[in-house]
Amino acid sequence: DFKLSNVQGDILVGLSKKTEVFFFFRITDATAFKSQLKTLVPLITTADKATGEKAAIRAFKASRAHGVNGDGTNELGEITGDGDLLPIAGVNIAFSQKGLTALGITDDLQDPLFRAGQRKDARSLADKGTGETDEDFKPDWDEAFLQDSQEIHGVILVAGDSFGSVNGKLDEVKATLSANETSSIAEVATLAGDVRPGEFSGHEHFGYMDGISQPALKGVDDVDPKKPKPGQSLIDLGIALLGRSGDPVEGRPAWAKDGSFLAFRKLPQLVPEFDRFLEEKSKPIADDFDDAPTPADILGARMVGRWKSGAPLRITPLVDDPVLAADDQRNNKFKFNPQSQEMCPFAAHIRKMNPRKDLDQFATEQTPDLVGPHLILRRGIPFGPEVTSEEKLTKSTKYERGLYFVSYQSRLDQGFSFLQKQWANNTSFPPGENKKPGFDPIIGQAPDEVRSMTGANDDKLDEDLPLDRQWVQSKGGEYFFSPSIEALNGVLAG
Ligand code: N7H
Repeated sequence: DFKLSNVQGDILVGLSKKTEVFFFFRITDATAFKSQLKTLVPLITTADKATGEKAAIRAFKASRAHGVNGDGTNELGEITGDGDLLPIAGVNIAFSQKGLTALGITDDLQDPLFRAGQRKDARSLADKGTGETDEDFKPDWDEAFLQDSQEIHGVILVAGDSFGSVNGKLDEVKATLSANETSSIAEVATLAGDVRPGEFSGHEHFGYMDGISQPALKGVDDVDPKKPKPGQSLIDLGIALLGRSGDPVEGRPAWAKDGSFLAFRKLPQLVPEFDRFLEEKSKPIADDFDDAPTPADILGARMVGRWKSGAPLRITPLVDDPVLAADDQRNNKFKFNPQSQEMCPFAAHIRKMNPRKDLDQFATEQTPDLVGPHLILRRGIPFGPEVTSEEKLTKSTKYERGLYFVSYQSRLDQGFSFLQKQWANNTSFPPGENKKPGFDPIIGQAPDEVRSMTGANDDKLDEDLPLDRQWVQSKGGEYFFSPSIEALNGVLAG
């Protein structure tokens, strides 16, 4: 009974995006909202429509004979490469627990973190802030996400090829939600993200290619002859969608089926400070040959687990390999050696987040797969301007930039929240005798900010490298539920 047309497009496919707006709203008139939602639903981009749009972008790019980059989008849904674009704007909608409550829905989705909201999770995520308990903790977040004055009831995602298309579509959405001269919502905050320009398109702000590795889903991606790609994990649909095989949670309402929890995080990145650290802390190298990476490039790659091009250290530990990076048949085809961090540090971001083969030794009959249930669908987008020459010179951030992180999962305590707490922030992960991996140097968080990692120096693998600060910060977020189309038309519009 599974239909792509019943699932919102950003979850399973990724809305095609060169630019994306996150419109956070509060419901001011529940009755009006419900009836207006009925007219909003036809504007929503479903997974089958999103698939069609990707194919259209591919065909359009090919017809223009511009460099075709895979299907013209990466695995985050970002439209990569240059060239004129097909006008496209997609819409998705998701609700917080406060939003469901405002609509009079009393069913329990059986996800404690969703129910409590992200603010209550901030302390255990190790976000900075003050307060001794989850209840009275006040994180150092942007005002809007603290929700002291205005609650966030939901978010509307509008993504597309250009600011013009996206804004036009957002206006259409807003008009629908104020039909018959009754506005049913109020804006809490509007955030806009953009794929980086020119040669950096597809790269996040530290400079690393993003959107390479995503899990493929059984029954969705494995019917596509091009997927799973070599090295890509194939996981149960229920890891992403509620109520599907692989989602063991009982007692969810029937209408929650085919929805997914959306974790949103605003993560500013201190890029000049990060670069400065790489320059200061990297060891000089003797190798001097054409295309030899700089010491800073090597240290950065060991922190991420991939070179800036996206080429994985596990395959090419000593030099970057842009040809390998661009080949989707090879750029994700590797497993780690659980005994060794010579080629890639245990703590490297992509190893912490997907410890391919590192946990196999701990598998049991009851839990044969210790990684699959924690894989998430990432759909984030960078925000903020390019680093200016002034910031480069002074080596300090003046303009806020970073990542609007978005992930989808059927359980927040197994997906985003688990990855942050149990793997990134956990200094003894991945586990093993005589292993002291340390923090994920990219996203690992500690309240006191004293972090370190081993494996950064490939001559002295056990050496502990102090990481002088967190270059990725957290300025807030919320947990949302992205319902199926049937639920939007049914219980939510009810
Ligand atoms: Fe990460 N970065 O630039 O270093 N991430 N990430 N991430 N991330 C990945 O493989 C980055 C964040 C994951 O399957 C790549 O597609 C930055 C959070 C996962 O091999 C790069 C930020 C969480 C993967 C980055 C950030 C994750 C992944 C390689 C914040 C979850 C796939 C590109 C500003 C809690 C791992 C690729 C795999 C890959 C970076 C955040 C998770 C370059 C800068 C918060 C699961």
